[in-house]
Amino acid sequence: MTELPRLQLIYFKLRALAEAPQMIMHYANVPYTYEMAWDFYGKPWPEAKPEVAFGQLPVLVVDGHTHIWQSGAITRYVATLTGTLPDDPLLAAQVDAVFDSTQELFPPLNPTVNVTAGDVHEQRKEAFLDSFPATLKNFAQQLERTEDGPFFFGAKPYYCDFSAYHHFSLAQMLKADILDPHASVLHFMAAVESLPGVSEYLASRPELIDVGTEPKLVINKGGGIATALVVGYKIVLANALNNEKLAPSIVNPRHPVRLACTNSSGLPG
Ligand SMILES: N[C@@H](CCC(=O)N[C@@H](CS)C(=O)NCC(=O)O)C(=O)O
Repeated sequence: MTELPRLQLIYFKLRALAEAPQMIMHYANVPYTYEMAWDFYGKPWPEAKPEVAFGQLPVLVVDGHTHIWQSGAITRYVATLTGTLPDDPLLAAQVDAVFDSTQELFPPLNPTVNVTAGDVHEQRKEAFLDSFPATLKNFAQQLERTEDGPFFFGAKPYYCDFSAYHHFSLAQMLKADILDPHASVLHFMAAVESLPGVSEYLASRPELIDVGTEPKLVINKGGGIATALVVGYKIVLANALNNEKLAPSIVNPRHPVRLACTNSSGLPG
């Protein structure tokens, strides 16, 4: 077997674009470290940002020297290391199509859940909940095309399945029964949750609580809580993206702490 490269996943305190690669690596038991931006770059995010290709995270650092940005590129690369990218180019293209469809859920959904509060949250939540059922129906129909599920392309999960799980589970945080009209989707969620490695990851990652009021992650189940500071629309970056002192438990890279998501303007994407 080819030796695996050394993998460092650099990101913020968010349950967002690093979820699919992390779930995949846990599923395939591929070692990696999860490093906060300020730890990896050794400076607050606004100072590090100009040095980062395209100025955003996540970035995957491979063997200490090659930096891959864009969550899609990271996920596809990780898929090549984990057996979650099909060998057949036609099947790979179909998997990619489902993956890209899940990525389209990112901009409205991830910041709404991770960052916004109050009226902004309510407006964004309402807009998302209006549009999501039609999109979800498309995903359900795709799942139902596969006779030997429970995953999008049969009994084996590919990288698109992990991204779909992440986005669907965030949608459930906005409305707990949102997936219920589709038995195939519920079956899919349960199947992902019981994958080896994934179930342990999901059980051990920080809990995201108080969505819509004051979103925060419970750093460790024993007590530490990191609170996002949300001022209307704008995140106070000093807390979310900078070198905030964190509870000791997060030195374990498998227990990342993530809170907020912004685009280049500093506003939720
Ligand atoms: N298209 C990019 C989007 C990356 C992105 O929006 N990253 C946000 C966090 S979720 C970020 O780096 N925000 C900080 C900034 O823009 O300064 C991807 O998929 O990786």
